[in-house]
Amino acid sequence: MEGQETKKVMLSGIQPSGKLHLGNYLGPLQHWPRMIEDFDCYFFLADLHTITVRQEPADLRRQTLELLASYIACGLDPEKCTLFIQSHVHQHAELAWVLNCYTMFGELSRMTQFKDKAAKHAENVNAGLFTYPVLMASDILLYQPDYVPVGDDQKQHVELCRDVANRFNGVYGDVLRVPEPYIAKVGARIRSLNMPDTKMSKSIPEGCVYLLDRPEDIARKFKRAVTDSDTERCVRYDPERKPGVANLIQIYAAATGKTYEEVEQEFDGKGYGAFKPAVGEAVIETLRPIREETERLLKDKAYLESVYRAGAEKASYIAEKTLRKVYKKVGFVQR
Ligand code: ATP
Ligand code: LTN
Repeated sequence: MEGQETKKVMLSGIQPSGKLHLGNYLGPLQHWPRMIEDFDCYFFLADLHTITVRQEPADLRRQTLELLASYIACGLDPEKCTLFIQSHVHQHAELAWVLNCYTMFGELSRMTQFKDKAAKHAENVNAGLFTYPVLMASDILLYQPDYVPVGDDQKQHVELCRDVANRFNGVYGDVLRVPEPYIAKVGARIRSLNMPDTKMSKSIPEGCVYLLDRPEDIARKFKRAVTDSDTERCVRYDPERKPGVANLIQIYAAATGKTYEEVEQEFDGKGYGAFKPAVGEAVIETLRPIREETERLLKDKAYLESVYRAGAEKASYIAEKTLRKVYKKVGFVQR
């Protein structure tokens, strides 16, 4: 128990807004299981965040359980870390209200994800979409983590979270721990197989490889992956001139644990005809055990329920401590 208390704390979450894809896995998710050995980890399903964009209720429920099963299948042992559903811990929404009053309109206007999503969902630019980073800051600050492992695209939100925490601490003293983003180098930004200039994303099905895709579908997607029209047709890491090939090298390296140089050497003189199916094969083998275990867990609803219930209980205990402190500092009468 003593060792437990000195462990650094880590927290992250993914939205259950669609099916998990290779970018989610090779970016943040594949690194998390190693962390549970060394850190006190909280991983949650960010369901509150998903409704900033319209969701089909039945799909959202199914996707949330699917994501929980995939977390466990990827190696997040619920005995060794805290897995929970965001909406089960009411303190997230409560702290978000307080922090809304310590976040500036201008800061939120600068968030690139807001600008992108507002353009993409022009018919529904709701206030939640705008204040989303404040809820994200609350998700983080409630647990006082040292590190927040995320993909490259979330760095700006973690930085905003740090600014808000510093602003709050500046007024009330050392209340909130200011966390560091933790971005793994390999897999930080996986791109669409069809459009290597855009990131692989749940909301863009083209060129997206899902974690639960069948092997034959994965193989087909990689065979059709865009490479380049470069006449030398060699497997060389050059993201500027050969973004499609660089993306495939990144995927192969992340799936096999090899360096970019090792990948280049392995396919030296072999061309894309050999390279693309090999990347597909490596991904199929990486994802196979995860898919099988996710499917098995999804049949055991009672087990999943026991995991998210225990997780919410543990998470609420910590979250409540921080929320009480914040309420007291801002001057709310204690109940
Ligand atoms: P959306 O299409 O709704 O924007 P998404 O596919 O980007 O969703 P998120 O739920 O926003 O997925 O991301 C979950 C986590 O996966 C985040 O930490 C994010 O940084 C990471 N991530 C998402 N896409 C990629 C990618 N292509 N490469 C690496 N990491 C990614
Ligand atoms: N915004 C993130 C998901 C997310 C998150 C968080 C990640 C919500 N709250 C707290 C880390 C910490 C996303 O869209 N990927």
